Amino acid sequence: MQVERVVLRQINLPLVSPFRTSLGIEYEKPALLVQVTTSSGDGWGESVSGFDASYSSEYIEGTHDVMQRHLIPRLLAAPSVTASAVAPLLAPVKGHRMAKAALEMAVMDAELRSYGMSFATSLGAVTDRVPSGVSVGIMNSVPELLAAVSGYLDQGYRRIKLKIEPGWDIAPVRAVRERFGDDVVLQVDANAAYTAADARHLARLDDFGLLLIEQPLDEEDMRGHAALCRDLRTPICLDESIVSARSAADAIAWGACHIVNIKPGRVGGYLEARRIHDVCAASGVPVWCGGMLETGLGRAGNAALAALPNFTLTGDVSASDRYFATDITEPFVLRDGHLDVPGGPGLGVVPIPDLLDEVTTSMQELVRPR
Ligand code: NPG
Repeated sequence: MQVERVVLRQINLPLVSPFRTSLGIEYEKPALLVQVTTSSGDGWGESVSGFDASYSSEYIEGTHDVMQRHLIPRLLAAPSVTASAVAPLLAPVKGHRMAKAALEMAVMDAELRSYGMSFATSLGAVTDRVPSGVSVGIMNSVPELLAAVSGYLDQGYRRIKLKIEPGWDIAPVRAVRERFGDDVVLQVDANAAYTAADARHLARLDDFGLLLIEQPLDEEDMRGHAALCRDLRTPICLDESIVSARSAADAIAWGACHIVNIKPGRVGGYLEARRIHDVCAASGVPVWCGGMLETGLGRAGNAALAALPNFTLTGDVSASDRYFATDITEPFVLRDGHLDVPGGPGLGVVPIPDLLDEVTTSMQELVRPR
């Protein structure tokens, strides 16, 4: 398979409500979409980099820049490309995992479509629907939070994740537990907002029967996370710290996590995400699929990944309407607290041209040199 043409398309989707985390507030969701045209057909990918570099060092303009200057020219110059060959081909360019993930995803979509095989089958899915969890942002008040959580539980979400930060942690968690009871599967996500000096404060969360605390400390603070694993009763889950199968293996060996959140975008693509799944499975470490407010394209791939056997915890794979009034693909809907895993060829979904055009802010085409 040869890559003949790559179209980069930046889109901007309004969010149904602002999404606040310890990193900042988002009012809209930007995404850089990749459409590859290959000798075997077309494929779509999506980069999860955001407007700013608050979650990781990657951001959308940087992703666009490294793609057009360094990554796409390598793809276009390669005599033959498959999804498995993309990461080795792009390895001479350091880092930029979100950019690489989007390109690999697009090539994988094109390749699998040409075989008539789904992402789910190709990755090793063992189920055709996955339970759906929801991430609840930081709110202005506890009553506002309780109303939001109540709405999500009524819709059937199977697990609630509360975003926390210093000043918004113990009280909201206690309020949700008191109001909705111990049966609600509840976890929290700090997005690295604490330091090792906060260990005693974080230990107060042990009273609330949380499933896990996600990424309390800086992404590089493995020693701090290992100490929290020893000192807290609540299991520690890593997100930002896990960027590859190697970093997952290291974190597990150092005792720095009990659970891993896998986000394909963060780790360089679905194939590395599967390797992380496998490393964790071999070590008895459960995983779940994170989310980065993906459009229907990324949501389709994430639902497929979440159907692998060691995804034993409910992921942030929410219905499209959690974030968007209108998605760019057929929307993912919640049925009995689950999302269907697409079974069609490739991602099993494609952007709807009119919806895509409405939200496109810029486009660039790169073609294979003759
Ligand atoms: O459901 O897609 C989703 C979002 C889940 O909370 C969520 N994502 O830190 O995990 C995270 C957080 C996030 C989203 C972080 C966007 C950065 C950008």
